[in-house]
Formats: sequence, structure tokens, C-alpha cells
Amino acid sequence: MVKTNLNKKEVNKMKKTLLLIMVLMFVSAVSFADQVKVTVELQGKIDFNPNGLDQCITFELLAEGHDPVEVSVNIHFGGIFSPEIGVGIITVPNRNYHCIAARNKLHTLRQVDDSFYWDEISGQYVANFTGENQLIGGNLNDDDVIDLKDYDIFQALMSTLYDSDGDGVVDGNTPCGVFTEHADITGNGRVDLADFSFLQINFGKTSETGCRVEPDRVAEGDDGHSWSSSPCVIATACYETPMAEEVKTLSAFRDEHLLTNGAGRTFVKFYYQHGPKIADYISDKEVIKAVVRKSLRPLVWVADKTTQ
Ligand SMILES: [Ca+2]
Ligand SMILES: [Ca+2]
Ligand SMILES: [Ca+2]
Repeated sequence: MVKTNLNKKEVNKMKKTLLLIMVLMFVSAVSFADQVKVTVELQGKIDFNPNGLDQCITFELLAEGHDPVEVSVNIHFGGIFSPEIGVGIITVPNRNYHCIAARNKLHTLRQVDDSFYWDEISGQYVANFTGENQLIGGNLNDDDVIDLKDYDIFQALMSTLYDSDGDGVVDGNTPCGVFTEHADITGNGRVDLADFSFLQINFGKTSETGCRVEPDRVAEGDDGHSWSSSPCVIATACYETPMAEEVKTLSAFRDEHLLTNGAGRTFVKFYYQHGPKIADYISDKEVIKAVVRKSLRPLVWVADKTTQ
């Protein structure tokens, strides 16, 4: 009898402990972390692979009063009907986010989804990078433009066969942790003219630059972010006009006047060949972006005068 009572006590104790653990897990899940359901479309993933394709996608989220949160996760792309679309769940600190950006550091430009939302029913944020918000392929060096630097990388890697897991079978997987340049944009493991076509089609296209902390705002803060050490002169010069407006103006100009004719396309090529050269000498990524923005200003001025 005594033994049985002890066992009952032990069982009750274990039950209470388990309950406590579950309550703690529930509380921490609800209070300290959020989940974001992300749906990502890779532009024109034309090579269907029966095993699908794994790629590391990097997300940045912004909440008022906080530094951006950056999370990289492996997303699986596959399926017979939509091999270009992948779905994943990312876990982020519990905050009131107002925008999210996504990119594949090895292959695409950066896109912003500022209409993403908190879904009461599923209890998670929902972000959508499909359709017009798909990730544009051809950016091989994780900067903000598809230009001759990407051509150079492509040329150097032309005819390369990749085998990410060393099993002897060529594959286009680029899981998180792969940092070497990788020019297989179509995801079949081979660098060929199909990959080159992305650079051709998207030449001159730029990243969406929203959902980043404004440099001036961070410079005023005390969180030691790299921008706080940047000369305010540069930041002021670069952000005299809100970048979002510049991007809108440039996009309008590009669509209306440049990409509609051969001379315009030649101009775009020339501009991107000579504009950002100075950025080569500066290693800090944020500074490079600032310089590129600055070098875009003459074009912005012309664009502003000629678009509606
Ligand atoms: Ca690039
Ligand atoms: Ca393989
Ligand atoms: Ca390929």
C-alpha cells in the first residue's frame, strides 16, 4: 500500500511538473516569439526537379523602435504544378511588425511586403512574395542592382556543375550556410544560357529598399548600429529625397522611356557599368548602398523631369 501511495505521489508530481512545463512553453510561445508564414515565388524557375529545390531565403522584419530582425531559413520549392513556389514558417521575436523583406542572397533582388498582416485565426503573421512580389533572379552578389558585376560572376562560373551534398548527382540546392558565389539561377545545378537569360531580362532592375531602418533615425539612437558611425553628411546627401520616391521615379522613367527602346537599354547598361564603381572600394554593405543611391541621383533628376 505504501509503495502504491508513493507511486501515486510520484505520478502526481510528474503530472504537475509536466503541466508546468507545458504552461511555460505555451506562455513563452505566445509572449516571446511570433511565427510568420512565408510564401515565396522564385521568378521563372523553369527547371522542374523531381526532388524539388532547397534554397536559403533571408527575411528582414521591421518593428517601430527596434533594429531590423534578420532570419534565414531553408525553403523547399517543389511540386509539379508550381515548382517555383515554396512555403515556410519563420520564428521571430514577439513584436509589432509593420513590414517584411525577402531575398535569396545568392540569386535574387530584395522584395518588400508591407501589406503583410497578422492573421487572428492562425495566430501568425502572413507574408506573400508571389506574383508581382516574386523574387527577381539575376542578382548574384547580394547588392541592390543587377548589373555588370553580376555578368562578371556569371561569366566566371559559366558551365559550372554544382553538387551541394556531394552525392554525385548535380543539384541546384543552396541551403543556408552556403556563401560562395552561385550562378545557377534556374535551380538545375548547371550554369548555362538559361541562367544568363535572367541577367538579360532583369538587367538594371533594383531591389525594393523599403523596410530598412532610416539611417538618420538610427544615427540619433544609442544602439551602436553601424550607421551611427557614418558621417551624417553622406546620410543627409543620400536621403535628401525619400528613397521610396526616387525608386518610384526611376521605375516610371525606366518603364516609360528606357526599356521601350534599344538606345534606352544601352543607356541603362552604360549607367550601371560606370555608376557604382566607387562602391568597389568600400567594403561595408550599408555604405555601398548609400553610394549607389547617391550615384543614382542624376538619373533620378532626369527621370523626375520626364515622367508623369
Ligand atoms: Ca548585383
Ligand atoms: Ca547532389
Ligand atoms: Ca541553371
